[in-house]
Amino acid sequence: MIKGVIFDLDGVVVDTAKYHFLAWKRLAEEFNYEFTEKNNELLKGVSRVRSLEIILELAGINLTENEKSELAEKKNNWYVEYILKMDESEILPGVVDFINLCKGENMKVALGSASKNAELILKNLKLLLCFDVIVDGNKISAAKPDPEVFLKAASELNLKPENCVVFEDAEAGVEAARRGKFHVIGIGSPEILKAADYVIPGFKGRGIELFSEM
Ligand code: B16
Ligand code: MG
Repeated sequence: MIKGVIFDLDGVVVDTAKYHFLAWKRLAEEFNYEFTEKNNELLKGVSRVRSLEIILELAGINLTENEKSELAEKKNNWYVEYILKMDESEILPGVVDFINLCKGENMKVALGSASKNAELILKNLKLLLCFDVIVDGNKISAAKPDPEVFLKAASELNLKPENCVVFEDAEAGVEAARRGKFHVIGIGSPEILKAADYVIPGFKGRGIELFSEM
């Protein structure tokens, strides 16, 4: 029986991937690497440091840990400039109605995101109070596909993984949910999110019938 619902942030509640892309592209230009939207797909759900390492690998560049942290900070400063301009109009269609339907059925609601900027984003979207529990990149030490973020969210909700559904748009996030023994519904493409129980394109028009076979 489903008693709790855990939402990833980027790609599930809001599309911040486009801002990550702009900031990483700007950074890559500094070392003359052309970062494409296809490359950006590799970074979805992946931590900031790992994202930088993937770009450096693609560009064939080796840097020290200090140099990497400077670049990650520079990218984050640009990214924060974009997200500070976000507002409620950028919330993905149907997700708030869906959260309210879950709450109406006495389910608990958590956020489980790799982002260290999650609270700032939720504040700008006026969604901070929507979640019973928020677990983000500041509260975990192992990035997805490690299940830590979702296990911590379930534990803060006082629920077992088998009584929770995770909503995820990234392959690494679906794998994290699977490893943690959660039910998982993918948001996006069934070809990419093969390991999910089901995949839906988005929340518009969806209700808790999604959980009927769980
Ligand atoms: P930050 P999610 C993830 O968010 C993004 O999908 C990923 O592209 C990003 O690198 C990661 O957060 C870290 O974000 O730089 O803000 O700490 O999908 O787990 O909500
Ligand atoms: Mg995501």
